[in-house]
Amino acid sequence: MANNLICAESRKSRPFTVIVEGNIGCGKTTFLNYFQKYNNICVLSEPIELWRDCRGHNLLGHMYEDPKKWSFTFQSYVQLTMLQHHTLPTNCPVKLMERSIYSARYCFVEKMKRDGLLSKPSAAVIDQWFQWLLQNTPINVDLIVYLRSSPEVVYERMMKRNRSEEKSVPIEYLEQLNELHEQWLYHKTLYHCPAPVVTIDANLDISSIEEEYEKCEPHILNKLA
Ligand code: DGT
Repeated sequence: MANNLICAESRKSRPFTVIVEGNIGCGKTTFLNYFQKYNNICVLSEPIELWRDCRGHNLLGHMYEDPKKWSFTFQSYVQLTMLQHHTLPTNCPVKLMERSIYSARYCFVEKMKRDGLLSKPSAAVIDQWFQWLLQNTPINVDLIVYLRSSPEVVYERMMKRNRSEEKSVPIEYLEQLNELHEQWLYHKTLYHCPAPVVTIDANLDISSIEEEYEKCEPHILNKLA
C-alpha cells in the first residue's frame, strides 16, 4: 500500500513526456514551434548547436566528413545530450522533446553498425551505456509523435535548407534512415517501442500541416493541468 502511494506520487510529479521522431528534414522543428504558444509545455529542441560546438569542436561536421573516425565520438555526445534532456527537471506538466536517446540508438547507431562505421567493440560500449541508462536513470516516455515522411520529400527539404554539414548526404542515406524509423515506429518490428505512437503525415506542406498537428494536439493538451 505504502509503495503504491509512493509510485502514485512520483508519477504525479514527473511531466507527461512526448518525443517527436522522424527522418532528417521531416519537420520536427516546425512541429515543436507550433507548441511554443503553450507556456505550460516545456519544449526541448534538439541540441544540434551543442553537437556543432563541443568545446569548439564541430562533432556533427566531423561525423559527416569522416564517419569511420568520428561516429563513436559523435554518438557518445548525442547520447549524453539526449540524456540531459530526458532528465531535465521541469515544473511544466508536459515535456515535448525533439528526438530521444531511443532514436539515437535504434536508428542512427543501428545504421552506423550496419554500414560498418562503428566497430563491434565501439558499438558494444555505446550499447552498454544505453542499457545502463535505461535501467538506472529516469528516462520516461509517455507518447511518441512520428512524423512519417517519404525520403524524396525530406531530401528536397534538406537540400533547400542547405545546412553546411549535410551537403553531401545522399538520398540513399535518408532512404535507409526512413526504413529504420518505419520498422521501429510503424511496423514495430525493430527493437522496442517505449510508448504509444501517434503518426502524422509529414509529407504535407506547411500550408496544410497544421490540420495534421491538430489531430494529435488533444493527446498532448489533455495532459495540461
Ligand atoms: P527537422 O526539424 O525534422 O528538419 O529536423 P532536423 O533534420 O533538423 O533534425 P534531425 O534530428 O533529424 O537531424 C539533425 C542532424 O543531426 C542531421 O544531420 C542528422 C543528425 N543526427 C541527429 N541525431 C543523430 C544521431 O543520433 N546520430 C547521427 N549520426 N546523426 C544524428
